[in-house]
Amino acid sequence: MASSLILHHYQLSPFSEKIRLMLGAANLPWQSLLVSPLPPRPATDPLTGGYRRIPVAQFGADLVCDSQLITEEISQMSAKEYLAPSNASQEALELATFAESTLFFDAASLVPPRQALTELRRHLSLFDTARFIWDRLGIARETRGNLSVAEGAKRFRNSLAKLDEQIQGEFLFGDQPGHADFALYHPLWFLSQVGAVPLSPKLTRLNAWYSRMNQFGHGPHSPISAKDALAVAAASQPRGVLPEFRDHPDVGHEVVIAPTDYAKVGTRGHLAGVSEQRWILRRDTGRFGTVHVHFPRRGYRIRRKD
Ligand SMILES: N[C@@H](CCC(=O)N[C@@H](CS)C(=O)NCC(=O)O)C(=O)O
Repeated sequence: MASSLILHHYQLSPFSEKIRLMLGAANLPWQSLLVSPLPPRPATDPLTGGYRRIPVAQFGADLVCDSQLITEEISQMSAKEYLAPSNASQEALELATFAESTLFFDAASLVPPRQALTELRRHLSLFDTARFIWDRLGIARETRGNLSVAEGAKRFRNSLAKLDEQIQGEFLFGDQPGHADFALYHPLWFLSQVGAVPLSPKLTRLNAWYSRMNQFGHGPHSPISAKDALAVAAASQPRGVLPEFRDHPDVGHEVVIAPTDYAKVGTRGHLAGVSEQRWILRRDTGRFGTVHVHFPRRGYRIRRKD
């Protein structure tokens, strides 16, 4: 029987909200493992072995990193192929990339500092709030360059005005929600829900689209503890790797895989398989047995270590 999905996530995480909402749209049951907004994450780190971003989806002893690959899994599990990035048009992919980079960082910079602090203090101790701010300042320097908040705000307003004109139907590219809809939703969710900055009422189509998306909710889910999630990994074997995925010169070799954009911490292991979309890394964790960690190829680099 296929292992059910355990989502390693935290409440304030926009990329996790993208996945939670997609699980709602797909109506798939899932288990919720709430983790810290910043490392160390005792139930995630031993399994992923370095990768430090959230969300991560766990299926037994398989860890799927990055929301773009998690959406592929959700699409397959729910047989709703229109949710997957691999089925999106070039135009939809470009919009999703824009929404999750430029628009996302502009939206994050518009959250009023006082509000950000209040939200953080609701979830974290004073010490961890300070650690979080210090940690994310480092990531902000990696991603934003020298753009001022005012310039970012102007660019954000212009982007939303353009998007408002673009929406003609129920969803961005037709009558069904796709990858781009979820990619656009989460920066706007972050600014309105976490930042308490509502969308301008003048953006009538965008507001209607946002409410439509919001209605998907998070689907049926129940909590799972860190101890139980680790026990699930320890009691499971990684999924088999298709023979055609093993037909790559680096398979069997020791490699490090890391994101190319930010939070570029690498994960070391032996390459177990390669498909058009993903790398599969085998890691022997000791306590929790062998796991496979899956990374998308887009936005990640791989280096041989032997
Ligand atoms: N491309 C990744 C981005 C994930 C991401 O940036 N997650 C945030 C939290 S919403 C994060 O982990 N930030 C930096 C960090 O903790 O290292 C994805 O789609 O999953």
